Amino acid sequence: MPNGNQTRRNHRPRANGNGTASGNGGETHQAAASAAQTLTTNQGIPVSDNQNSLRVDARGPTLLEDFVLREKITSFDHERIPERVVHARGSGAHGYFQVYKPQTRLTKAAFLQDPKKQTPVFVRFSTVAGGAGSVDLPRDVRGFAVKFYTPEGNFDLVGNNIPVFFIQDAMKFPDLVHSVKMEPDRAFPQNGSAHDTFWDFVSLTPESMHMLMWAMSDRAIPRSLRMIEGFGVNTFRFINAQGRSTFVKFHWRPALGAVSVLWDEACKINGADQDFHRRDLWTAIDKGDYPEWELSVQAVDQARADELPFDILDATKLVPEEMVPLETIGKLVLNRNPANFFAETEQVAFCPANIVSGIDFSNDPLLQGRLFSYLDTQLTRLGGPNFHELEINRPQCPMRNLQRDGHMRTTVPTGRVAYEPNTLDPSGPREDPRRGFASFAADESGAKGRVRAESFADHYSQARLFWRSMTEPEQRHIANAFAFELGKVETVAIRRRMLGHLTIIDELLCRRVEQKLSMEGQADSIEPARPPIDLEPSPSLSLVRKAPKTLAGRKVGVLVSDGSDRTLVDRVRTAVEKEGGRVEVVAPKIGGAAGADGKPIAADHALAGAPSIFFDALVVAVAGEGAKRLAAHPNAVDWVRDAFAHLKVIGHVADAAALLERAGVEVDEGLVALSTPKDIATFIVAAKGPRIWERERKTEERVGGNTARKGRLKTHTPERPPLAAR
Ligand code: HDE
Repeated sequence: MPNGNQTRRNHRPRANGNGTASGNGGETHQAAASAAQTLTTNQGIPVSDNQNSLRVDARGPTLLEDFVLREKITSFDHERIPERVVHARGSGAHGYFQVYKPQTRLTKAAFLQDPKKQTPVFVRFSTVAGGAGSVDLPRDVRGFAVKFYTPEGNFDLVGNNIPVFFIQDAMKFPDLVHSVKMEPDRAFPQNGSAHDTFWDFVSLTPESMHMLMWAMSDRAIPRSLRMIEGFGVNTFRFINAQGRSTFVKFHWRPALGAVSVLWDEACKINGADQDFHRRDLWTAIDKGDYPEWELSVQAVDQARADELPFDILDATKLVPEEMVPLETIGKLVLNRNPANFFAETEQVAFCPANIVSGIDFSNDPLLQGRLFSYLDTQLTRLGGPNFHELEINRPQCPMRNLQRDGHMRTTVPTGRVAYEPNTLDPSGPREDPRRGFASFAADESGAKGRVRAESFADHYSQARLFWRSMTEPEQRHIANAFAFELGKVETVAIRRRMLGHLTIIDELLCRRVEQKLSMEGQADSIEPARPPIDLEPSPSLSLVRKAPKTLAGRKVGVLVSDGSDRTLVDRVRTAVEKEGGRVEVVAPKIGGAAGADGKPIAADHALAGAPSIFFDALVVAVAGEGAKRLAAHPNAVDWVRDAFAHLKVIGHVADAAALLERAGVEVDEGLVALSTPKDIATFIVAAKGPRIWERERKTEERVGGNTARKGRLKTHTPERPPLAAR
């Protein structure tokens, strides 16, 4: 019998001439051009063939001795680490923070003193309820976690885009999260609060009422991660060099303004691009449109805190800006995408307990529980106690101590001394009473007990404050969101209980939701622990009221066909870019369209892959035969119909009339005819403005107060002549 050496055959791939070669079975081989490019195993052994496992014969069994295959598959098998229990879906970016002027009066924190210094940061935005692969636009809170690599250690500001929370005591967090996550028997819904267990729990938890108002508002469906506000939620302390403590609430305000989408838009975006937010953040940074936020604090001393009509330690309450104004202290700029999602965005470990000298905790019972949870969860998620050695978590200042060993320790401490005090290593690390972190010496005393403070008992006044501070469209969306979510709740008793809470918050809100559910008069009667008081409305809580008039960071979609006017497209692009926005051209095919002058118009998207929900404002620039064809094209009709229903500004050329007509578009201030070049300026002014809220109000009226129901939108009012005839 011949031995292996005698029967060895040469399976060298045949060169294809384009840098690749074909193997025996036609598989592609790309060979290293230099020793430096050579693919190796984890042991550094060069790999000769990365396409075929080792087998006895071309069609024979694979050999167990194939250490190249075994190592590759083993590594692959263990690629996933446990996802975060909450906030599993996230997107991150690097950047810097810069203070505007020294904050010496309030805090001795080193990174808040020198306006010339930039502090590196890593930021991770997230949704809360869904898994790591879930969609970007469920109705949900967004996490806004910032790691500051300060010269005196890492400070993590682990906040949300909503300034209050569902619960007052960390004891309730597992219950809250279990209720909102997918139900354990059926494993759905995967990301969303519109189901029985969530509403069952919160309707039995009156302290969640204020947060529910926020969660049902448009804040929970942001247009972009670049356009969300952020809040520290819990109250912290600033400590200055004299040891004086001031309570602070942290606020992030986006330079682009805080903007949201409509619910119908959110649902459709999730279908069309489930990475909508992640893609938007990545692309903006990639193109050099660096998102920015300003950091402000609301600072109150103990005496002022004692005067407030609610407890500063209660995370279900905010401090209205009108009561304690925001002091802007610096800016955050995100200017670098992660080089590797796993290494950075996935492995980053935030912890509210990571604070630096000059910052300290309050007794907020929610915060106190968080101080334990985050480090604890990393032990499982990142596999042991040494995750601080990962590059993304490592402080960017000197770090030395005598902790040792443990899973995956990568630093190699030398010498025989791993204890202190010692005489054997006089240069080893020692405590530093001068620079070392010293906790604020709060005076604490009292009886030990499991008890909720009475000052936490008012669960409705701020919920009412929020509702009464909203504009008409915002109130409409909140009522619709409650109706939508409760409409998905199968257990009628839960709906009734929730309606009972809504009555206490505001009679009108409850009537509107009842009517949308056809449950008039069915609200439970609920006795509040403390009857609500009427607080002065806080206009700054309304997104619509403070929306900036701008196209910065926004996208305008231009729909073209063969025969479109190329100059018009160019003029729109120039005008939009001048305002800091971007234009993307949508054509029936990705190859673009032939302009009226015979020259090609390049497309960024094919119509089928770029519904109008991707854009903030639209131009329908279709022309001639192409326009006629598109008027009969369902994608084109949807494009325009959705844009209209989503209250967007639509610019259009005369040839678009048939398509607009088909889509049920009606004339209003958001419809801008582009007949002459100067009409582009009119379009820009309109596109910079708010959505056309009046359109929504009219629609609501027509469909009997229920915009949540689809398919009842009339195409045009009979009393108006069709567009084409005007
Ligand atoms: Fe968190 N939270 N949380 N949370 N949280 C986590 O930590 C927890 C709370 C927030 O991008 C976990 O590393 C408890 C409020 C953000 O990596 C976990 C309580 C606020 C992120 C945890 C709260 C937040 C988390 C899961 C009630 C707004 C994502 C994985 C006492 C101020 C950070 C992890 C990132 C993540 C616990 C409440 C914000 C389980 C026990 C309030 C932005 O440790």
